[in-house]
Amino acid sequence: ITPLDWADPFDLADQLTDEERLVRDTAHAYAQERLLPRVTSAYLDERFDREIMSEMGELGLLGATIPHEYGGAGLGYVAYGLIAREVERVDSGYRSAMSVQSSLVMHPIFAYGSEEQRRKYLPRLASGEWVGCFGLTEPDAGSDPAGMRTKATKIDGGYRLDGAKMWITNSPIADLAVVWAKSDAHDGAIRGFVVERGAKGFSTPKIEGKLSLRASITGEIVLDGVEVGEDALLPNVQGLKGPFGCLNRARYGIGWGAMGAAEACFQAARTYTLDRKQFGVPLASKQLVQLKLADMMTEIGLGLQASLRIGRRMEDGVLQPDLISLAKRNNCGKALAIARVARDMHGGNGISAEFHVIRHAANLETVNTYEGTHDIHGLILGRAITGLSAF
Ligand code: TGC
Ligand code: FAD
Repeated sequence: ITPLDWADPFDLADQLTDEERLVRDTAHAYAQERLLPRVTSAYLDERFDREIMSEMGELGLLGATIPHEYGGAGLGYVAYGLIAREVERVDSGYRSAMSVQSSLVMHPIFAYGSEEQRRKYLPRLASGEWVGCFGLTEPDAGSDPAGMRTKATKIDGGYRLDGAKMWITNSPIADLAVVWAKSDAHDGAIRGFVVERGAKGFSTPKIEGKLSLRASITGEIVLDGVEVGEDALLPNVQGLKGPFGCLNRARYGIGWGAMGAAEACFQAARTYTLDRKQFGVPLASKQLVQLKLADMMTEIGLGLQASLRIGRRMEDGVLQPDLISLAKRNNCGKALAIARVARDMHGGNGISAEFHVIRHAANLETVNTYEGTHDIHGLILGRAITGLSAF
C-alpha cells in the first residue's frame, strides 16, 4: 500500500474520467500560468482584467455544461466543478466571473430561453465576446429575494422595467444582464428578462472600495423606465424557482471553488512551516502546527468528496437541491477558517499580498456570504430536517 498522499488523501483523481482529468489539467495550467502572475496587481488596484473572459472562452471554460451546438463545451457537472476549483485556487474573484457567466447567465438563457435567445446569446457568451451579469439582489432584498421591488409593466410590444439591483458581479462591464422582476402581466410573478447594454435608462455604476474580492468587478444595475421588447422575456419559467434553478448550479460550483482556495492556503501553510525555522527547528515539527495541517487536510478531503458526490448526482438527474446548501455552506465555512489559520501560520508575512493567504481569507468572506449566506443555508437545512421554515 502506497503512503497517504497528503495533497489528495481520498485519491479524488482516481475517481475522475480521463476527460475530467484533462479539463482539470487545462484549467490548472491556465490558472497557474496566466491568472496567478497578474492577480496581486489586479487585487491591489481593485481591477478586473476584461481579457480574462476572452481567454477563458477560448479554452472552453465558460458555459462548460452547455451543449456544443450553442458554443458550450458539452461537459458534465464534475468537470464544471473542477474548473471552479482550479480557478479559485488562484482567486475567488476570477471564479466568480466564470461562474456568473456560466451558471447565472448562460444557464437561464439555455434552460428558460427561446430558441432565438439561445442562438443569439449563448455562442457570444461562451467565447467571452460578451460578458453577462445576473441581477437578483436589491438594496432592500438580499436573503429574501421574494421581497424584490423591481417591476415589469406591460407596454405595447414589450415591457417597461423599473428598479435597482445591488452587489452585481460584472455589471459595470456587462454587455447584457439577466434581470429578475415582478411582472404585472403575470399576476406579479417573478420573471426573467435579458436586457442588453445600450437600452435607454439602463446603467451599471461600479461599487468602489471593496476590501474583499477586489480582483472582481461589482456594481449596481439601475433600471429607470427601461423599455424592452417581448423577445427580452425568458418565456419558459415563472416564479422564484427560475433564479433558484441558476443558483443551484452556481452554489454547487462554489462548493468546489472554495475548496480550491482552501487547498492553496493549506499547501502554502505546509510549505511555509516546513521552510521556516524558529527555536532552531522547522515550525512544521511542532505539534500545534501539525494539528492545524491535519485539520486542513481532513476538511478539504471531505469537502471535495461531498462535491464530487453531488456532481455525480446532478449528472444522473437525481439531486435534491438542499444537498447543495450543505456543501456550499460547509465548504465555504471551512475554507474561510482554513484561510484564516493559514494566515496566522505565516506570521507577519501572512499579512503581505506576496504570500496570497490574506487575499484568500478576505475573498472567502464574500464567498461565505453571496449566493445565500452561511446562516441562510443552515436554515434551508433546518427546514429540511424539521419541516419548519425559520427564515
Ligand atoms: P421558497 O418558498 O422556499 O421557494 C420559492 C419557490 O422556489 C422553489 N425553490 C427552488 N427551486 C429550485 N431550486 C431550489 N434550490 C429551490 N428553492 C426553492 C420552491 O419550490 C418554490 O417554488 P414554487 O413553484 O412553489 O413557487 O422561497 P422563500 O421565499 O421562502 O426563500 C427561501 C430562501 C431564504 C431559502 C431563499 O430565498 C434563498 O435562498 N435566499 C438566499 C438568496 C440568494 O442566494 N441570493 C443570491 C443572489 S445571486 C449571487 O449572490 C451571485 S454571486 C455570484 C458570484 O459572484 O459568484
Ligand atoms: P442580508 O440578507 O441583509 O443579511 C444580513 C445578515 O442577516 C446575514 O448574516 C444573514 O445571514 C442574516 N439573516 C438574513 N435573514 C435572516 C434570517 N431570516 N434569520 C437569521 N439571520 C438572517 N447578488 C446578485 O443578485 N448577483 C450577483 O452577481 C451578486 N454578486 C455579489 C458579489 C459580491 C462581492 C457580494 C458581496 C454580493 C453579491 N451578491 C449578488 C449579493 C449577495 O447574494 C447578497 O449579499 C447575499 O445574498 C446576502 O444578502 P444581503 O447582503 O442583503 O444581506
